[in-house]
Amino acid sequence: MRPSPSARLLRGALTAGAALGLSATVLSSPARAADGWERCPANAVCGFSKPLYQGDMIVIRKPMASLGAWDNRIRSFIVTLSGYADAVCFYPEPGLAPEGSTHFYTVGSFDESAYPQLDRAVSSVDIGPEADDFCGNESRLPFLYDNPRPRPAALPATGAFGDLNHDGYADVLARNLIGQLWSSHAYTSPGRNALVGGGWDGMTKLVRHGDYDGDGFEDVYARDRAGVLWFYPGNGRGWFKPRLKVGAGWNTMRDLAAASDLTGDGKGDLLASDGDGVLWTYPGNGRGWFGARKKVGGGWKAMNEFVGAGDMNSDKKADLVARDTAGKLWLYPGNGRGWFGTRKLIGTGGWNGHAELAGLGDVTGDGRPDLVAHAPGRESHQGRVRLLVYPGTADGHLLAPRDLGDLRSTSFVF
Ligand SMILES: [Ca+2]
Ligand SMILES: [Ca+2]
Ligand SMILES: [Ca+2]
Ligand SMILES: [Ca+2]
Repeated sequence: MRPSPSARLLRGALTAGAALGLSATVLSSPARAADGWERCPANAVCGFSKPLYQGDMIVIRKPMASLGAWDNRIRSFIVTLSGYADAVCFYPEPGLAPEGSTHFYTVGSFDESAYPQLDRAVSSVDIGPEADDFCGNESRLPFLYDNPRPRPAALPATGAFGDLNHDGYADVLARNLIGQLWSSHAYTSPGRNALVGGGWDGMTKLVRHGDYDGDGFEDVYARDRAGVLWFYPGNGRGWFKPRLKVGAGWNTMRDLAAASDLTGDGKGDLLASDGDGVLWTYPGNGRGWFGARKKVGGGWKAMNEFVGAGDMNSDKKADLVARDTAGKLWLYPGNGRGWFGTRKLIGTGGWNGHAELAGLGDVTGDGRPDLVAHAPGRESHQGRVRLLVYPGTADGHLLAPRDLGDLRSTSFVF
């Protein structure tokens, strides 16, 4: 058992008193009424600008990837979180980069602790259950331990997607709990796990499927909480050029799927299902935004996941994979005119066990698009869950999955 917070607090208070006694003659002003650890409110981590809980105070209530004006300023701290969430992990680097991070439960003054290397050297802070479980490892990164296979050269557009850094291998994008977006590439790629940036937790939908503005590089669409849809043009190196506003009002859509060219003009399109279960095709104009939408049909409320998975049945027309609320997986073959032919059952059940499904194109190197699933049902190690790839067959079916990598259960993959 670790010492109770009260025992730790008492020890901290006694040490503080002793230190103040020794240095009383050099204090330039009387101690303020509110100083010491008592200032810290409940259910927080408080950092102080001086040892022994003195000086200015920062109140931290959620993981912070950067500390702003408090960067490299924390000299002591107290934790008033309760229950399982009572841990804090301090990082000497911003972005919760794991190197040198150290784990604490209740209280400490770095200048006199076993961790003087953190004294005025803390640049990001993780709190809560994940800090307890994952402090100091690379747990916030997606990790591909089975390399995607190189794709055949010159795949058609319906197959050549999911490759952000333009190296011929499928890539994974993952957003973690603190809003960081990571890209994960093949072993041979420079910057295998690269931080794209922070602030992506402001987005309520993230979708991608190849190139939408004609420069040959994969792009991303993101919808923010206000319902604005943004276009993030890829730079072909794994991250993005300045974003462009597509339009407002997209909050009426339950789900979005970028799905390549559905209408037959060679330009990538977007599918959107609204709150009434109507599915719409938004024809891409080849510059990143869309022309007048076309109604595909109603009755799509029974579907809780849409994936623009590419041409799954090898007829050179982009298709749609959808999962229904019963956990069945369906292939909707595109007809090249913006809607779909008779659907085919490709997964008989249990697909609701996967938090997310994603189309990254051909992962297995046979030129056929595959399906990637983030699978909380399948624990990996250290509480991480597996990322699986279901290889696609020529006639639109899926083979048994194999492990592609793993990541935190709280991460979103696309
Ligand atoms: Ca790639
Ligand atoms: Ca592009
Ligand atoms: Ca097809
Ligand atoms: Ca494949």
